[in-house]
Amino acid sequence: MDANKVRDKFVELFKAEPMIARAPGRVNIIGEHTDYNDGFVLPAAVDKEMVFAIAENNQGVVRAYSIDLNEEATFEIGDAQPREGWINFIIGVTAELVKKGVEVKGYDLVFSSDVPIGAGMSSSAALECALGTGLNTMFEGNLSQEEIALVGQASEHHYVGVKCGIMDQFASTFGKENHVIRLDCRSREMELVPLKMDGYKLVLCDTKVSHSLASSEYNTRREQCEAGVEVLKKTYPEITNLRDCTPEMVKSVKDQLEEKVYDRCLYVVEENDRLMRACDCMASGDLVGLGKEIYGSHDGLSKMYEVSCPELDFLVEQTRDREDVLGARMMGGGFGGCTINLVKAEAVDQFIADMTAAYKKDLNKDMAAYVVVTGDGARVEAEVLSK
Ligand code: GAF
Repeated sequence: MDANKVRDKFVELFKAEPMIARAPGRVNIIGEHTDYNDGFVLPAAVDKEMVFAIAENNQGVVRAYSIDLNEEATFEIGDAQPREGWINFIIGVTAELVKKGVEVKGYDLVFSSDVPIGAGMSSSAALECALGTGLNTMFEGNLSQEEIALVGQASEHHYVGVKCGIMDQFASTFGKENHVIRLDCRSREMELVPLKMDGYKLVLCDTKVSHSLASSEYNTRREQCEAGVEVLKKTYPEITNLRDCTPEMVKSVKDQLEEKVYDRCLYVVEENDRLMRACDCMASGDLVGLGKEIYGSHDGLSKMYEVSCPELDFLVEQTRDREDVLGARMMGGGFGGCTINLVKAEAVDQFIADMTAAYKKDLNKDMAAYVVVTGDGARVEAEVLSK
């Protein structure tokens, strides 16, 4: 995203030259709701970003302005109480950085974004990672990029109220153009895998809906997985998380688990297996095989994990008989947002036109579509920070 309009607005409002910090949204090829179960994920940073212009004011206050909403808000550095609206994200990141020992003495900021909001592309992680990276540099916090990503996650937990995993913040921080990140969410080891989609493109179909269930149901899923682990541990004391289980282990304790808890646990362990197979498919260029795993992921998310919604299911069903689509599934936390589709490159325009028309005709709703372009992770202007 062009940072000039953000910089110019900052100069107009605050009469000073700012530092520019930016961080991207993300997509995820496969591995959904596995991160908080210590499993694996396969996200990539995209070219859509959150851009911040920031400068110290040394007055113990934060004066913030959102270009996209044409709204301003302020708070005192010592006042870390959560609030309604976008300023809550800024308060959260600031407070979590202070907890980590970063001496934030007050700053002015202007920001803007081209990451679609509510599309499941992690605009909130983009905000957290851009701001965290900028403030850490400005106030000489010496936090590593990994610590900044964890600051973003902590602010989701404590300020937004979503007990999210680490996928979004790690993708936004460590993404690299033309690569996906194979992230082990237990050890936090990352492997950058070249994204080779020979003759195919990743296309997002945005339902443009965001159901209110998203955060409460997200936290419930996490609790159900944890409840399942407690039961599994009685038979398998060596495990600490679903990451350590096979589908057979989960099936062997079926009669001890509540029905929903069983479905949630089995989905997670199967999704980890699907991700492993998907990585093998990508390594050998087997996009047909990758597509099958992607459809398998959607079926599990919709029927066993129950985080899909009619709009997402509709968009996936529309693709099943198309020869130009190899795989489709809901992406991210669920209850709205986007589907991710593996589409033949030469058919992308037709695909988008058909999907848009079907969504309008059958559901009377407007769909948006984005052809995925990968990008780099969080950085301050002209300087890509490394781990
Ligand atoms: C949301 C969360 F923020 C992630 O941590 C992850 O759990 C994802 O939902 C589901 O895979 O984006």
